Amino acid sequence: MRVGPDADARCRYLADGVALRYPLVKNMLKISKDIEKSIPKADMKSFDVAAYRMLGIAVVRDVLPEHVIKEWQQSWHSFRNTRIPTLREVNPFNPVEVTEPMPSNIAYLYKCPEILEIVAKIYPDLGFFRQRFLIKDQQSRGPIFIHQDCGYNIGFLEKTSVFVPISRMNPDNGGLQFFPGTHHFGYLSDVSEINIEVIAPEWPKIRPNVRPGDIILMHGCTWHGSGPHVSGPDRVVAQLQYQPASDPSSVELLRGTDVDHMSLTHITPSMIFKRSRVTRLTELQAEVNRLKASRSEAEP
Ligand SMILES: O=C(O)CCC(=O)C(=O)O
Repeated sequence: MRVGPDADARCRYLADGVALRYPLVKNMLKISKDIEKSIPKADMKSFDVAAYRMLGIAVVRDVLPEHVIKEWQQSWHSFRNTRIPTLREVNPFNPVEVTEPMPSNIAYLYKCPEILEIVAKIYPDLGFFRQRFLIKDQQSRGPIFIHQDCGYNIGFLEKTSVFVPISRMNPDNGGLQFFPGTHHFGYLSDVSEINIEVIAPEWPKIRPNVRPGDIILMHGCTWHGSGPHVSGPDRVVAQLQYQPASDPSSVELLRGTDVDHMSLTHITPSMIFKRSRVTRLTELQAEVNRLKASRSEAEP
C-alpha cells in the first residue's frame, strides 16, 4: 500500500478515534488511465463483460424485442392509471421510488430471458436481489444526489443493477448519470450524498441517452445520481438487482446452480441490530419532535 500523508492521516484517525478535518481539495481522487481509455467501450451493441467489469457501467443497445417493451409499457400505464391515478405515496427519503405494490404483469421483469442471458455472463450462478421502479413524474422532478447503492443493501457488495427504461431517458427528463470506474473504490463507509468535489471536475460522467429496448448495467458500488427533469415525458425506469446466487441475500435462483449457503432473506436489518445509526436517528428525531412540541406548548 502507498504510504504518504493520507495514510498517515488515516493512522492518526484510527489511533485517536477523532475525525480529522481533511481540506476540501478538488479532484483529490484520480481516474486511472486504463479506465479512462475504456470509456468509449461503455456504449455497446453486444455485452462486453470485461469492459463492464472495468467501468462498472455498460449501456447495451437493442436488447429487448419491441413486442416485449410494448407489453411492459402498456402494463405500466394501466398500473399508473388505475392504481395511482392521482397522487402516489411519496417516500421523502427517495421520491423517485414507487412504493405502491406492483401487479404481477410488471412485478417479474427480472425474469426476462434476454436480460438473464446478459447478466448470467457476469454471474453464471445467478441470484435475484430485488426489483423496483424509479420514476420522475410531477411529484419527483428534482435531482437525485450522487451516491452508491451498496451502503443501502444487505449481503455482499458484488451486485449488478440493470436499469430498464420504460420511457425514453436522457439528461432532459432527469436521466441517470454515472461515474465510470468509481466502483473500484469499494464501499465508502457511510451512505447518502457523496461530495463530488473529490473527483470533480476532471472525472468523466456518463449521461446515457437511452430508448426503451436498451438496458444499462451498473455495479452496486458505482457512484451515480440523476439531474432534474426539465422537459420531456415522465422518466420511468425499472431497476432489477442481481448477484451471485451464493449471496446470503439472494431471494431466488435464476440461472445455474446454488450451493447450500446460509440465508439472510427471512430477516430484516431492524431484526439484526439492537442499536444502529437508523435506530439512533429515529430516537434523535423523536427527541427533536418532543422538544419542539414542548417549546410550542410553552410559548404564549
Ligand atoms: O432514479 C434516479 O434518478 C436515481 C435513483 C437511485 O439511484 C436510487 O434510488 O438509488
